[in-house]
Amino acid sequence: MKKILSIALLLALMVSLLAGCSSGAATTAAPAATTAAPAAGETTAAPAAGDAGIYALIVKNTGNPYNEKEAEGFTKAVEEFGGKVIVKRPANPTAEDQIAMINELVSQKVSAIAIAANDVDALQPACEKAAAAGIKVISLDSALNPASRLTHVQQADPVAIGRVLVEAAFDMAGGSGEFAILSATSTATNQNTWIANMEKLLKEDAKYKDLKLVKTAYGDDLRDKSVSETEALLQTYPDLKVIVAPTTVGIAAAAKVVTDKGLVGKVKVTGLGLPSEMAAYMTADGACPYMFLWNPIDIGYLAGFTAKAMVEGATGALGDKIAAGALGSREVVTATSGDGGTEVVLGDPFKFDTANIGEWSKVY
Ligand code: RAM
Repeated sequence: MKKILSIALLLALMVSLLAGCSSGAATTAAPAATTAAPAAGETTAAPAAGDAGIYALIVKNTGNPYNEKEAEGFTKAVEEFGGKVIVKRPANPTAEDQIAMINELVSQKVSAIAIAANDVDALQPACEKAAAAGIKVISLDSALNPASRLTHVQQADPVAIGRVLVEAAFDMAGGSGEFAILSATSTATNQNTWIANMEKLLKEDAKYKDLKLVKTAYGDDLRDKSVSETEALLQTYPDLKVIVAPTTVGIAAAAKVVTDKGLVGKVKVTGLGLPSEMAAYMTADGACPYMFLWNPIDIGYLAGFTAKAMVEGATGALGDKIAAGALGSREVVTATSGDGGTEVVLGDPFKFDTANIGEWSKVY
C-alpha cells in the first residue's frame, strides 16, 4: 500500500513538473488526490504584493469535490495576477443561500463576483444590486440570466454535451429500451440546459426512436439524496438499462448503488463525472463503461481571468479579448446555450474510458 502510494505521489510530481515545463498548455499541475471539501462558509487567500482587487467565487454548494477543483483554478488565477481571493460555499445548493452570500460580498466591497448559479433568474435582484455597487458579476459552470451577468464562462457547448450523453445512452442500451436521468437540482441552469438539449435530440432524431427516457430524477448534488433517488429509479423501472447522470455527485452515487446492488452489466451508468471519484467504477467489469467531463480546474482559472478583464474595463461584449494566463487568449462570443447573452468557452467535452481513467484520476 505504502509503495503504491509513493508511486502515485511520484507520478503526481512528474505530472506537475511536466505541466510546469510546458508553455501555456494547461493548468492541471494538480495534486494526486481529491482534497476534502472545507465546510460551508468562506475561505480567503492573502493578497499578494500590489493587490489587484478582491475576487470572490460563489460555488453551488459545499461538499462537492468538483466545486473544490473549480475553486482551486480560480484561486490560482487570482494569485497569479496579484488579487485577493474569497471562496464562498453555500451550505445548501439553493438560490437563497447564494443571495445571502452576494449581499455579504456587496458589503465587503469586492471587485468581482464569479458565481455558479443555483437558479437562472432568482439571483437577478442581488446581482443587480452588486452591479450598481460597481462590482463586476460573471457566472461560470451554471449560468445566470444575461441581465444578471456581464458574461458567462462556459465549460463546453451544451448542444455537444446533450449529444454525447444521448449517444452514450443509445450505445449502452444497445439502441433501444429504457433509460433515466439523475440530475442535480431542478433549478440548476447547466443541468437543465443539457437535459433540454437531450430531450430535443431524442424527439428530433429518428435514430433514437426506440430509446425511451422514462424519468428525470433530482439528487440535488447531495450524496444521500442522489443515492435514494437512484434506488427509487431502480425499483420503479426494473427494465432500466442506463442511468445518465449529468452531475459529478449523481454519477458517483448511481455507480455506487448499481455496484452495491450487484446490477453491474444489467444497468449501465454514464454522464459527467470527476475521474478521481469514478476510477473505481471504470474497470473492465465496472458500472460505468465511459463518461465525459472537462477540466474543472481550468473552468475556475478561466473565470478568474475573465473577472479580471471585466474589472479592467471589458464589458462582456462580443469580441472582447480575455488574456487567460496559461490558457492563452480567449474571445467573448454569443452564448452557445442560446440564452441571448455572451460567454467565453473553455473547450470540448472530453471522453474518459477504462484506458485513460487511471491517468486522469490523478489530475482531478
Ligand atoms: C456537478 C455540478 C456542476 C456540474 C458537474 C458536471 O459537480 O452540478 O455544476 O458542472 O457536476
